[in-house]
Amino acid sequence: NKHNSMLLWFTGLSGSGKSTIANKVEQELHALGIRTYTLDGDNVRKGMNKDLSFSPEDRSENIRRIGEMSKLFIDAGIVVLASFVSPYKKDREMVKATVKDANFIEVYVNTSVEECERRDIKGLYKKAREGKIKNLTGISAPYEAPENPDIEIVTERETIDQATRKVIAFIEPRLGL
Ligand code: GGZ
Repeated sequence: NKHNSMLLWFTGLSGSGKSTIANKVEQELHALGIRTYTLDGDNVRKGMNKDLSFSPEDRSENIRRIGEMSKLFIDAGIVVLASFVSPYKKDREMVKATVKDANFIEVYVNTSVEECERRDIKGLYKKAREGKIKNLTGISAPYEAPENPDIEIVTERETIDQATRKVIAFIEPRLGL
């Protein structure tokens, strides 16, 4: 299956649902015969970027390296699904420029901090409230929401399946399907 490679960039708070949606989109792409690769905290922050913290400088460096990695995958003809908090607008813009604007699709997984804290899947929000984590995005570190995302998903109103279909519908014309 010949298709255009691209970078699907999922941004949002911890616990917003980025990885859940990205994984479902990836399953759909596989069913369509499209080659993909997922980049997320689990395979990047534990490996190539394990030297980086959650300071503003290190978050920027984290995103910069991920942008460069994504570029290599795109060169290899692969659709990249990247799920990172990526709280700074300038860093997301840098990634977009790195991979060339046309290859970059920004997916804003918009879940309120109240909802993320209610879910608190990893217990990070509780730790932040107790002062055990100093710079948790949304609580004690900033999140600069995208102003013009290609796709916005409000997880408090849309199901995972609806969100997945929205992403697939948006990229379908670019996949040559
Ligand atoms: C934000 C943190 C923090 C702090 C640990 N702030 O839900 P998760 O657990 O799996 O996703 C979060 C992940 C964020 O890493 P990123 O590389 O996406 O962040 S950034 O783009 O800002 O560089 C969360 C966990 O790591 N985590 N401490 N202080 N998220």
